[in-house]
Amino acid sequence: MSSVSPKPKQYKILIMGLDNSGKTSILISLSKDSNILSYCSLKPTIGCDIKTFETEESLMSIWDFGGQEKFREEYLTNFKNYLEGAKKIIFVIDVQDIKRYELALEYCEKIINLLKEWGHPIELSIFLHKYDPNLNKKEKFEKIDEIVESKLIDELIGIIPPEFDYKLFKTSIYTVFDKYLIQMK
Ligand SMILES: Nc1nc2c(ncn2[C@@H]2O[C@H](COP(=O)(O)OP(=O)(O)OP(=O)(O)O)[C@@H](O)[C@H]2O)c(=O)[nH]1
Ligand SMILES: [Mg+2]
Repeated sequence: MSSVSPKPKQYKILIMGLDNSGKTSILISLSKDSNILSYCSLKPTIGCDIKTFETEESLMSIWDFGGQEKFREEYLTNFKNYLEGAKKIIFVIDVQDIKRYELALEYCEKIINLLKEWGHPIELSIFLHKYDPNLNKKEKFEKIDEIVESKLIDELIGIIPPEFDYKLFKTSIYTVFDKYLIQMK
């Protein structure tokens, strides 16, 4: 009798956030064949770019939504089509880009409102990204922990409905990027 190995589970994950927040870099960190040059040649993502990652248990297609303003409106208009079959959404915020916290929160809130309307269960992870090791040792970011608490986390908690299943993570490409952050529960 021949044994049939079970098909890997397939997941569709969306990764969104403002331009330059580090979404594509996060995906490069996850890829087996990335090296330092992969980061150097990075350009802003044009529209939505789909990448596939295979692990032992699953096949993930990750939809990387280039975050420039000229693309964002279209994503929101057609969001229900993009959400079709998605199990998880990752929203990335650059913690070093303090001037654009409000804009990032506005974008996040629009997405959350559309998720509420959509009404299907979906996991939401928010990456407080570029939280590099020893960031608060740099003069410019001495107070970053307090700023993130009061200007980002508090505001995020205010816009996410309590019934939402969400998690917050502090992330950086300069620390080991654990695959579990991306994978499904
Ligand atoms: N300090 C620091 N820089 C990072 C980190 N992650 C990404 N970057 C830098 O942020 C810049 C933008 O990264 P991208 O990955 O292209 O950003 P993106 O969100 O994909 O941008 P769009 O494609 O325009 O939406 C690059 O110069 C990266 O090297 C991080 O964890 N720490
Ligand atoms: Mg990109």
